[in-house]
Amino acid sequence: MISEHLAATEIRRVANFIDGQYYKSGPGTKTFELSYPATGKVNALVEEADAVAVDAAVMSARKAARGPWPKMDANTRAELLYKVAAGIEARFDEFLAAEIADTGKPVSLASHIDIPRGAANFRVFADIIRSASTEAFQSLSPKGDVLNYSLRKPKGVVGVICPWNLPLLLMTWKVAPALACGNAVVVKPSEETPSTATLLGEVMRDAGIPDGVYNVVHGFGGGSAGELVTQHPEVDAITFTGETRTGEQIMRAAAKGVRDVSLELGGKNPGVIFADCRFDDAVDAAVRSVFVNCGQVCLQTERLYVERPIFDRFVAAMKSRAEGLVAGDPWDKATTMGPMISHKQREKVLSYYAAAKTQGAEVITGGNVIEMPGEFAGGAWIQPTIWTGLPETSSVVREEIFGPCAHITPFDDAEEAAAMANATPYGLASMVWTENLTQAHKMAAEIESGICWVNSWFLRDLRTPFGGSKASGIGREGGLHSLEFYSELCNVCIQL
Ligand code: NAD
Ligand code: 6OD
Repeated sequence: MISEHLAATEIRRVANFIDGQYYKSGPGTKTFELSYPATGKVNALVEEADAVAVDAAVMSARKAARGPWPKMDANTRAELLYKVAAGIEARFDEFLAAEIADTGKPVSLASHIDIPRGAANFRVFADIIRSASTEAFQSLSPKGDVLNYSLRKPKGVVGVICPWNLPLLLMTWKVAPALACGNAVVVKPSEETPSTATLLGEVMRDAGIPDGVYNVVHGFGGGSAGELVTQHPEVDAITFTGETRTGEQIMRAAAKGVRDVSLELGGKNPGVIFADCRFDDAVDAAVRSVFVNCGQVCLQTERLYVERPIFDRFVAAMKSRAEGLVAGDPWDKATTMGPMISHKQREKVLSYYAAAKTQGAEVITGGNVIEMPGEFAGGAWIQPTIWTGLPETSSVVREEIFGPCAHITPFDDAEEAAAMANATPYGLASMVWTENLTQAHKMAAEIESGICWVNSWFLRDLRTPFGGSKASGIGREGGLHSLEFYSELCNVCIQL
């Protein structure tokens, strides 16, 4: 186990994991530094995969994708995935320390969400592959009976390109179904958060997953490991989570060879709060949906639309709750607000904080950095922020910020709320709060988003379709939808 203190201060070396082992670095191996977001101090040195290393990872995956992994009985593969889940749990403290060292997220969050979901993803998709079926049709041709049935085959080698905000959770959300279907993967974690993906390599090996089924290469996007993976001709499909602009580049890369792509992209998610809602529950959900993980969640609500009779009360409640968040040592259980992932990301968010002021927002709370004392003075801390008063055309209301902030706009009727909710190029998630069931159903049908939470937020059943509409993505994953992406159906037609 890595001690809490060490997790934040020791300089770890993070290597590529290829063909069941750590890839040997040579004198020419380039490395890059990582800083602990809570202090700004360097805490890791990461080995960047060059073209040779990426090729080694892809070719190792290619070999593994020929067998025995894809030929195993689904029950056997499922048993191994259960062992992976148990392996994550057995090394829970190491995963927790690695995730916190990379992200600075509060222990209360990482220990309840990130690491448990990392394990849960493997169990869920092990269960799903065990019970997966395909369709069969019997018919009569002039020559007699005909039977059609489908075989589900793996795609082969899947490139998995990941973001930094929920590193283990989002990576395993892709890797678990990919492996369940019998594929081999080459994972490229975000350059900001390489550690838990790497540690998972050891868990895979110890669980008995064949060498080459799970590979991890480190580096950046364009001109580095990310691009090398997506452009490699032996990668059969690419699953990507990240920014919409990057998604466009990935799609272009996937066009070469007509390879399948699954894109989970950005959002500018609306929350619509009707006056008849359960007020305290709605505020609770709104606070979580705006500020959790320092606002760095793709499903985060950055636009709140509140029915006019409760507007002032709602804004006041949000202000009070935002000001009650506790920024502090990520390892302190009382901390509810961690730093942003990096100073670069904080600069981006601060540029929106400045734009809001220039564009005439009323700053209800926040709007600045947090000056932290002592060892945390160099961290990427930022104030939770609420604005009102901006027009819907403002860049602050239209563009994804990906920080702990939201703009609140009043509305007078459902039609107006839906129109404002839909006035965005994005369509990932939405949240509706009302006690009127008819109203809730109508809004869910009206709002253009891949996911609509009614009287809840981020309540997940992993069997349900997950993904974005419009510029928020292509395709759905989750449950059987993941199987659709990570496998190919081959129809077999037999004249009996
Ligand atoms: P990003 O797009 O900058 O990077 C994501 C990954 O893509 C990283 O590993 C990066 O190295 C890699 N990459 C960048 N350029 C590449 C290229 N040309 N070729 C190949 N790989 C490349 O995103 P981020 O900043 O890490 O994450 C934040 C964004 O992700 C936000 O927009 C957020 O909304 C989105 N996100 C969406 C979901 C979802 O489920 N829809 C989930 C999490 C995050
Ligand atoms: O819960 C999930 O499965 C999921 N993909 C969450 C995405 C969160 C975005 O930051």
